[in-house]
Amino acid sequence: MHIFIVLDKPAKLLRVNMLFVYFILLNIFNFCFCQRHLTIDTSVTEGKKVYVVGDVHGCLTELLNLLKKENLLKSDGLTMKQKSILFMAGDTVNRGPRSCEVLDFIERNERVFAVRGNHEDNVLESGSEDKYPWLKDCPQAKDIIEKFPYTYRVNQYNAVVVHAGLMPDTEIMDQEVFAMTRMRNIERLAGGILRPIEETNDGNNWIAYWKGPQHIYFGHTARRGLQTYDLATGLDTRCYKGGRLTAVKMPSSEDHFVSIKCKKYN
Ligand SMILES: [Mn+2]
Repeated sequence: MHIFIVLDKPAKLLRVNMLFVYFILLNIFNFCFCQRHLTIDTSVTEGKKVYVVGDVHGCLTELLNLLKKENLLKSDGLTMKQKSILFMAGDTVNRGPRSCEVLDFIERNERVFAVRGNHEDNVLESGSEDKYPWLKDCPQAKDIIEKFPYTYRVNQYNAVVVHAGLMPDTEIMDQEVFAMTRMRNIERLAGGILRPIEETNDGNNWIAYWKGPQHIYFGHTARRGLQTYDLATGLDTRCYKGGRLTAVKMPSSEDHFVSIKCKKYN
């Protein structure tokens, strides 16, 4: 609307246009940044049971059974109790049978917080629905996934939930998407430069480089099974392939783990 008002003055029009473009870009920029990293304040988690679960991959039955086992669900079997909080370490969808229902569960429960994994990004980037047949019957999927950040910082426990991992000596805001969603190892290049890599043949487990201070809860690397370290907890235990679905109650400690056997879907 503003643009038409000044049509008789080309120089001014250009200026207004530039301002308009700048305004739009600034909004897109802010929008993306707000979504990438979110913080959950202590006032939200205090006095609650706070759990993190590994890669669910569409296995809603197992997820609900696990939550029921820990007494975190209301009697409807689908809603989190007032005093329960669940973080999901990404790869909530694909491979298993109930991806759309997992997303609906996340969307419906305001105390369930999921981060983006490589599978969420794959879904968002997929053009044709052929690659992921379940998307055909789940028109809401992308809108739900788009709201997932790459990390949740949990202030009360000085923790970060992320799908794959974090690079050391790098602020959260400066982390690469690749490291957060796909990294398994870190390779040390000439000159001491560290490079995140997906494969596990080269370099070392990224955790070997992590110096804290935050405790990282992550998934993504089922081949290593349950990983417990002082400053990191890896929770992907390959549920969809007939493995287990594993969760831990914060703060991570030996007697805080819970898991259930999964059906083999894939
Ligand atoms: Mn993954």
